[in-house]
Order: sequence, then C-alpha cells, then structure tokens
Amino acid sequence: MDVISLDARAREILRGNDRGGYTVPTAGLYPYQWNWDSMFAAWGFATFDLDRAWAEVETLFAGQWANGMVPHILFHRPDPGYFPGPEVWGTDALAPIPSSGISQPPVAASFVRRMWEQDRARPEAAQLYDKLVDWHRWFMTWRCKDGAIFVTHPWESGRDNAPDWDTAMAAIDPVGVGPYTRRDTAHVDASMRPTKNDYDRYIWLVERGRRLGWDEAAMADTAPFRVACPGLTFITLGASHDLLDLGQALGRDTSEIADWIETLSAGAATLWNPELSAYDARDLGSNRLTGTLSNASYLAWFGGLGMDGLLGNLADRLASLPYPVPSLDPSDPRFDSMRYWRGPTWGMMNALIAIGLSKAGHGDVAETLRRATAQLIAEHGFAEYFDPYIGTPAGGGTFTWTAAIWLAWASPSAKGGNHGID
Ligand code: 2M8
Repeated sequence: MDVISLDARAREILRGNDRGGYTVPTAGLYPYQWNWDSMFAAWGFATFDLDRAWAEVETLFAGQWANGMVPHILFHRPDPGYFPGPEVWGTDALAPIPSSGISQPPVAASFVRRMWEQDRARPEAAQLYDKLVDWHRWFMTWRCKDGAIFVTHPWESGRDNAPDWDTAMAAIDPVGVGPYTRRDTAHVDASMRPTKNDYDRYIWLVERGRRLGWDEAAMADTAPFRVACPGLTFITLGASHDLLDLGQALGRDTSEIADWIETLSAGAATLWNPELSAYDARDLGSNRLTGTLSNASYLAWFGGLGMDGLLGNLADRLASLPYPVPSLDPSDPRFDSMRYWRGPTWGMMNALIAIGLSKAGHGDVAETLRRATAQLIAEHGFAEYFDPYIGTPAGGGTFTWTAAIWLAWASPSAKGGNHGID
C-alpha cells in the first residue's frame, strides 16, 4: 500500500471505531472508551477533524470523579463482550458515567497542548485546564511515593502483564476470587494475552477496591500491590511540563505544577538501576528494583530527563532489531515475543519515546524510530502490537492507537506537518 492509501486506511479505522463522541480501541476485544487510547485517538483525529478530536477529550473528562480521578474505562453502553464490566467494578455511587475505579497514564495534557497549538483561538483547552490540573493533583496525592508514581493495579500502568509487576503479583494470594469468565480469550489467542494467574489477581484487586468503596485513603492502608512505574512517572512528568506551559499561556498560576515537576524530576532517580543502565520499576512492598528493562524505561526523555548510557542502550536496540522497540529486553529470560506487554513492539509507545527524543535534541534517533515504526505498520497493518523480530501482527486488529500514531507521527505525510513531532 502507498502512503496515500495507508493514510486513508488509518482515517477509515478511526471513523470505524468512532461510537459518537468516543472511540473504542478496537471492536470486539475492547468495546468501551479507554483513557489513554482515547487521547491517542484525539491526536490522530486532530490531523483531519479538530472538532472530533476535542469531542474525544471532552467525553473522557465527562467521566471524571469528584476526587479528580479520570477512570481508565468509561462504560458508555453495556456490552457483554468485555470482562470485567461495570457490575464488577461497582463504582455507581462515585462515577458520573459508569466506569472502572482506577486510572491510566495521564498523556491527555500533552495531546491537549498539541491540539491547542493547532488553533489557539479555540476555547476547549482553557475549559479543560482545571480538570487536567485536578487529575494530576489526584496522581500526586494518591499515587506518588518518594517522587515516583506508583500503580495499585497493573491495569493502571497501561502495561498490564509487564514483568515489572511479577514479584508484587506473586505476593498476592487471590483467595476468594471469582468465579468469573474471561472474554478476552474469545477474541484473541490466549498465547497473546495475560495468564489465568494474572487474571485471578487482576480481579482480586478489583474486588478489594469495590469492597472498600474505592476510598483511596482506605485502600492505601495495607495496600497489597504498590509498584513505582517508570512509564507513569515519566508520562506524568512530561504531561506536567505541557500543562505548565499551557497554564502559563492561559495566564494561570502554575506554581503547584512547578512543584510537581520538581518532585517528579528528583524522584525519578529512585528508579535508576545502574545494573541495567536504565530506569526500572520499584516494588514498594520490598523497596526493591525489579530488574526490568522495558520500553517504558525509554520514556525518560518524554519526562524531560535522560541519563548517561540510556541513549546508547536505545541505539543498540534500534540497530539490532528489525522492528523496535520491544516492550521487554530480548535478553531477559521472561521475554515472550508475542505475549502482550512481555516482548512485543507497541507503536504508541514508540511515538511517545520519539516525542521525548525530539524534545531532548535527539531528532536523528527519533527519526530512525519513526521510520522503523512506519515500515512495521506499512508491512504488517494497524494491529494492537507486533512481534519485534518478524513483525507478526498480534492482539486486536484495526486498532485505534496504531492508526492514530500513523496519522500524527509515523506516516511520511505527518513529518513536517504542524501535528508532527520534528
Ligand atoms: C489493555 O488493557 C485492558 C485493561 O485495561 C485489557 O487488557 O483488558 C492495555 O494494553 C491498555 O494499555 C489499553 O489501554 C487497553 C485498551 O487498548 O488494553
């Protein structure tokens, strides 16, 4: 397929996954609005329909809780094809729109800033600004320890079955969970999905939150799962930089955001693992680093940080693999090239890594990554994720965020455009 046809196909995928004001990640497997997927969708829509792009963000923020949390899933319409649905989460008393009880990486401010730059006369960014600040404050209040952002459920990281969580997950005894029926493995081969061991613990953690009424203070007491995540830390940090710039342009007092940036910039050091020459996750239960070099480690530049050794490490990865960046270091014994967040390449993570690289002045490396991602999608389609060695498409097909990052970043037609990154 040539570039014009690929661009057209990507727009068709976004339109096809549009359910009216929000976009599903892919039909069947994920039939609701997911938080960070939606923000990538907005970035993609912004390349050809800015009204629709803003509508996506507004619909997501209509689901914001009174405490500032923006849920990771909004269940706009019932759908029996996904588990766990709203009845399992039990958030009715708190959620303006039926939703999950946890959040997801707050990339929103970064894409809101980009959309605002496309047309500064539009009112949406100013209208959303306080909601974005409230959400970031929620992270800083309830998910920040020693300056790093931690997750209380693997789903909160967006990297569901990443090895970063293995030790903390193994410490959970999912007693009393279920019975339940998974739906994901009816859509996608089980070898590409998390295991039953993982799911028992995912559901056990949801049942615990529900039992505690999703009261953050109550859940923090004796929390069974708390792992500081490099992805969440760097995304919250990078998005805070964008929020601060936006706030200043809007004439707001941004001192609180400046404090968050200082806290997170210093706190990121607690995730540096000298043995890996990379940022790692830290299990707050044992206070130990997890020994995991993931694609989230390379989001340091997105957060405005970097570290000696990290660039060389990424350059090796780009030179040695046909379809980088793998979600786990291939030399790690836990690497599995087709299993979700334990090896495959994710186009949207590549886009975030490249945004960071460009900001940090490593435009040449960002361009190498863009080309590799464009080749992967051109050859293997708009899949959820891909085998990093042979490019085999995996997970769901006609995937929203893959189509979105194609339009906004990977496509040769995006390069140099005002929504591109270079
Ligand atoms: C995956 O997560 C959901 C749970 O949130 C699932 O497997 O059911 C993750 O890849 C997550 O990052 C993503 O937002 C979601 C929808 O694409 O799917």
